[in-house]
Amino acid sequence: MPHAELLALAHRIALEAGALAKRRREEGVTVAASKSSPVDIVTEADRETEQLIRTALKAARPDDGFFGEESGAEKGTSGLTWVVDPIDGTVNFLYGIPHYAVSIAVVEGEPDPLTWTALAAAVVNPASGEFFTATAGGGAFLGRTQLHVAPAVELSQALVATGFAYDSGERGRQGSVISQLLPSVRDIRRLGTASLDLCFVASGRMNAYFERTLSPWDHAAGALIAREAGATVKGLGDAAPSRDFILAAHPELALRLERELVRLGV
Ligand code: LIP
Repeated sequence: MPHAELLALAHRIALEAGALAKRRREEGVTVAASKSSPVDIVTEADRETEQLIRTALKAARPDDGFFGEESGAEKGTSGLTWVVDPIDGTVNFLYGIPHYAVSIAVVEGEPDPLTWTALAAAVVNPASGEFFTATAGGGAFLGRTQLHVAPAVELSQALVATGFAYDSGERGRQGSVISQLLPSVRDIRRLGTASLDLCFVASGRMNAYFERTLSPWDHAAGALIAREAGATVKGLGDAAPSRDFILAAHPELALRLERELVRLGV
């Protein structure tokens, strides 16, 4: 398997970080601070989990860069950067909803989702124990089971996941698009964790996922897992996925869904 050593490191550290996050959840979770808005929160467990990941990566690969949600970025000299969301689905984690994930990806090139090449990815849901992985060219897996996206369906048969911004104005605009899309698809799901939404597309549990205003660490790992399972993972038009827009689906459905979303003014 290509990049096997990078994946093994991501796998080991994600398991350790997931075990810590699960322990902290069982002990009780409180808000440590808010960030971009009063509902964009961080917990001490987010910070502690990222510190565990950052320390373990530094010990194993001291020349690599780091780009994490809670502790920021540090350039490396190896050409590789680890892109980390220590607890993706923070609000689910805060409320005790068992649908959150440790998301770790390693990318080549600048830590910019518009230009990087993801090499290996690990997404673990500590509450369920489900562990999604992928390497570039090596396929995507849930445990040892290889993943494949669901076959193409018409838009009207598509189960579509999405998410909403922490900014109330943006949420209003996103709600307007969703209310217009809803009659055209099978149904909508808003599960609250982008990395797992992308893994659900990879495993055929969702037909499609799209969202605006994601941070790089939200989708770095899940995007590789979905792509390696046969999904198209893209931005608008010819763009790569980014804060502006991300969509993941079977290639034929991706075209249909993007065309409809653009028509609705996504
Ligand atoms: C979350 C994403 C989710 C999005 C939320 C939030 P966080 O990331 O996973 O898809 O809808 O607004 O951005 O903040 O829990 O790391």
